[in-house]
Amino acid sequence: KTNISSVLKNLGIQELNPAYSTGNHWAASSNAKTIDSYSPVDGKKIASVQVATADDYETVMKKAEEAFVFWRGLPAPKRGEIVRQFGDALRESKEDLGTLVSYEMGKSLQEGFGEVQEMIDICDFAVGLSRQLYGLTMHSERPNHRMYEQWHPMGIVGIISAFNFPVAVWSWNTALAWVCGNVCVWKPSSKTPLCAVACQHIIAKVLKANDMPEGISSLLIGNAVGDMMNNDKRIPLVSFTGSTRIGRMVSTAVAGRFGRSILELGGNNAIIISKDADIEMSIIGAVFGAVGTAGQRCTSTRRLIIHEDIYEDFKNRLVKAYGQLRIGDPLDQHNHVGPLIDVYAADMYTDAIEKGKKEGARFVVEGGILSGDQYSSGCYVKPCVAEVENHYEIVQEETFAPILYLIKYKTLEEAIALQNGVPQGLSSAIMTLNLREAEQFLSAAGSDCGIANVNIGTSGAEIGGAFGGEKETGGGRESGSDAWKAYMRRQTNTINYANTLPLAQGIKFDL
Ligand code: UN1
Repeated sequence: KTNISSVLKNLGIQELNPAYSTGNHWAASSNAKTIDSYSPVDGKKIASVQVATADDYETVMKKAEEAFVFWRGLPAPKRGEIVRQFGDALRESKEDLGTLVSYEMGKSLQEGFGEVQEMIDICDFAVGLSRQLYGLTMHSERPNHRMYEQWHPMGIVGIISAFNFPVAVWSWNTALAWVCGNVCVWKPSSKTPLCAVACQHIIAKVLKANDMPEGISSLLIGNAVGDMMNNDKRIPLVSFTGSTRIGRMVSTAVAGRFGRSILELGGNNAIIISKDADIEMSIIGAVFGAVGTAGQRCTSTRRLIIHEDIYEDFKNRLVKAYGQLRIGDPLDQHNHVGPLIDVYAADMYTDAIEKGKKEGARFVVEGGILSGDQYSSGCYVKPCVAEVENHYEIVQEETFAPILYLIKYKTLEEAIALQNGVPQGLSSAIMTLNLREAEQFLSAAGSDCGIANVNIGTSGAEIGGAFGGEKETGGGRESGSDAWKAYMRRQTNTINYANTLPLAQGIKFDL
């Protein structure tokens, strides 16, 4: 049985944690309010954190501004060395941090460990990247001229993260932002503040061991912080992960001051199950995609678009597979599905089911909130499955819960149109052994999502690729590939080593 109090102790979490940290310095204004963090696993209070005030915010921003002047002067590979050590520190803390993620957020222990593994992986990626922040060189049209481009750090990067990936999303942003020469200020979800406190302790130790100044990694707790960041000209880049509704506000506020944002918003991800699919694989992919993290990933599978010839058979197998799901304490590795984040999320799940029924959804696996000793937190719900039509309002929305919708199709063109026929554009997949179908799905006339997979479900992307999506998902890309470019400013340089000053475009200007 997991000993939570020793996990908390190992991670430096106290009963009452300060509202902000600039590294090793932790504090709060004297008038600080507090947030209590309750575990959805057993409904118990884990610990509290203070809420940052506007004064706290100013203190953090001053430190961050000072730290940036130092940090941008450190060669990128040296910054990479700090990130390498951070990755090592995460390896040491993997068990504790993964357990806290599972306990505070409610995802299964395996997924908690998986999340910390994503942090370790992005650190490794960022270390390599610290020697590969390449710009291009170009041939000038003028003799004895040289043109090239460089990538410079931007300054303070604001990171606003969601409860569902309470540690990994921060690390994707911060590991890249740091090697790029930026300093980071993090506002975590108020539903999972302790995971953030734990991460900040881990990085603070690494920074201290390297005699780094305060302000390279800062943490600020409380919802008001988000607004302060969005409207603050000192923050050239805000990376926001969360709902489309809030994302729209972030994007408008940041764009209004000509700042940049990286938006990772809602998904409404579908798997097309072709009649040429490997059915066994498809069942596993669909069920994990729909019930993993209790349907609270932005990449969770929300819709299955199934070929009419195999529809009934697939539905029956799915119902059977759902019958085998074990719902309960996510720290118990025998269980497949843990709780939702809180009772409000459980309410939204119930509302979505009701709304769906009114619109005509036929549930083939019934949902419901679970009760009894084991489920006393009130956050455990039954994963459910409904036959629907794609145009139902509820099907067009992202409900952060394990509700899976089934839709029937005849032709691949129709399936692709259904898959694309939602406002969101994050992740998508096709299960098929038919090469023509797979390629058509991946072509310009295929999926309109940022992620399109073949014979893999919609969730569980690797860090090496760029992560993000189109349309109401916000268009941002994080993590692998060249996502680092979003954290830097590009500068084009032209150098003249001639004895004359020829003008571009052949313009003559003699004095
Ligand atoms: C999210 O849900 O915000 O692809 C991120 C996945 C994970 C990340 C999900 N690697 O499912």
